[in-house]
Amino acid sequence: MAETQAYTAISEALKALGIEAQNPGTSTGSKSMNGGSLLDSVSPVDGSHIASVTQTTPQEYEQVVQTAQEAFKVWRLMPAPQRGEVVRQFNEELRRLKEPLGKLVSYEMGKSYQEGLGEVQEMIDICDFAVGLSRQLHGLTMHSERPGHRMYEQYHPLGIVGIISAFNFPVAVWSWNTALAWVCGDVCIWKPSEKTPLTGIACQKIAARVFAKNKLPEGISCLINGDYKVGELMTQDERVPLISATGSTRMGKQVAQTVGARLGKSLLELGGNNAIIVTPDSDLKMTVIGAVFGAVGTAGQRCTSTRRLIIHESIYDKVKNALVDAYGQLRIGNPLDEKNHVGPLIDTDAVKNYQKALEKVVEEGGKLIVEGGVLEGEGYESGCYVKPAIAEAENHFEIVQHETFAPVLYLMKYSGDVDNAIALQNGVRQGLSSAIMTNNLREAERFLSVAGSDCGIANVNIGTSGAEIGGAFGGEKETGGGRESGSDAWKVYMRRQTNTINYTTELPLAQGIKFDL
Ligand code: UN1
Repeated sequence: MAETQAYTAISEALKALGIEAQNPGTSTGSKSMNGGSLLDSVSPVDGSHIASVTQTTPQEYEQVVQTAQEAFKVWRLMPAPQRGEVVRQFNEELRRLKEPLGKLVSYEMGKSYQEGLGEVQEMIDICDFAVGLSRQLHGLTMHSERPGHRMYEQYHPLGIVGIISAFNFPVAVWSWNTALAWVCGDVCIWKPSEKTPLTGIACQKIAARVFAKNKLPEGISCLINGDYKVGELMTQDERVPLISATGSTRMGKQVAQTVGARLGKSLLELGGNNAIIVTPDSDLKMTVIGAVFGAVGTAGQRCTSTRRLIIHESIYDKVKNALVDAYGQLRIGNPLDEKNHVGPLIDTDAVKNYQKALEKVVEEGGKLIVEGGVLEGEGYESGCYVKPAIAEAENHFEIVQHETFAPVLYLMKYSGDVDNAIALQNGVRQGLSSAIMTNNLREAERFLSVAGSDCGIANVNIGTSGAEIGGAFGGEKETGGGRESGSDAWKVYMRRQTNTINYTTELPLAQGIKFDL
């Protein structure tokens, strides 16, 4: 293993998280499993090989499902507020381990340390939310049309929830699912991204410790590792009633078809192509901060990243110049060094996609106004560091219609009123996040109205990324339609049952039907 400077910085964190640097193995609960081929965790920060992880074999998967099924029998009987208490304890561990876990996220995935900490904070927030929720899994009561009858609905857990998560939010998205699923009484099987297996193992260890301390079965939280083939074992499995998958639209279509073919439920969180509309009434300073953080934060690898800026022609040059200035001040480098704004892309394949996008936009008639390029030399040896780029482009360009997971921002003009900007904003296949920068009430309300943004998230005077956990998170169209995290997203993790109770000595039928014997 290459003992680089960054690796040394992370070794303390690995120790605090209880991970041996080499070959930490795959585990269901605390049991390690062997036999599968190895998956390498390589840091995009400095190219270090951090560890190798065993891939889950079909036989091992079978054991995992059985362990989860057994655990469900116990967990579902525990009153929801007591399950909330276990989630509270898990949250205490997250608070204690926020720094090492944030560091590992930053090192294994490449986002800035601040964003790594932010990601763990997002886990803490959703656990807080879930603890409160554990006393509020409300159903409705309704009036029966029949005398002496009572009618209500209640929510029961589904069983096993399969979670497929992406590299860009390697831990937070898992926790959005697990924290809610656990208080709902479900057990979880998690397949983290094959690009970030180590953060998965770290979280699994934290959870396993908390369940063991409470003398609860280890199968409440299970981990499987591997590529899409391991994911397919879950998506095809009728014993897994809900699959929650985060990733590309291509992957989501596969998951939806496979899960749909067995009439399972899927919760999909797929690609975005998020725009900010910048109107003549916008505040320039706020616009620049919102747009730059949205476009270069997490090196443009959020599903909520800002990909397009739709700027009114009357202020176009002013906004463009301010952005070019701001991009000139960006510091790109080791994300563990807090001076840097932008870390590396996840791997060299992502770098190739970034390069292709820049070539393509020019080919289609666009113009690069901040050129971009791959960084080389000291500190950039991993080959994953790129310069955030800005291109003037048109909405109908194929490359603009496509989500490129990299810091490439497309600028385009609109003229006339805000409806023209809204048409451009909605004129893509994805529908995750959107924003408008304006101090004009009419424009803001129009953007939020039924004739406005068609996205799952629509913000005013805020960028497209950085949603809080309290709202439902997700989007429409090719983004997949799922909602995770806050609001009433918990309902997808439960099955609803309508109960009607007759406390009379008669058996009247609904709809007034007569049936006498
Ligand atoms: C993602 O990119 O998959 O709203 C999730 C945000 C974060 C979550 C992003 N809270 O940008």
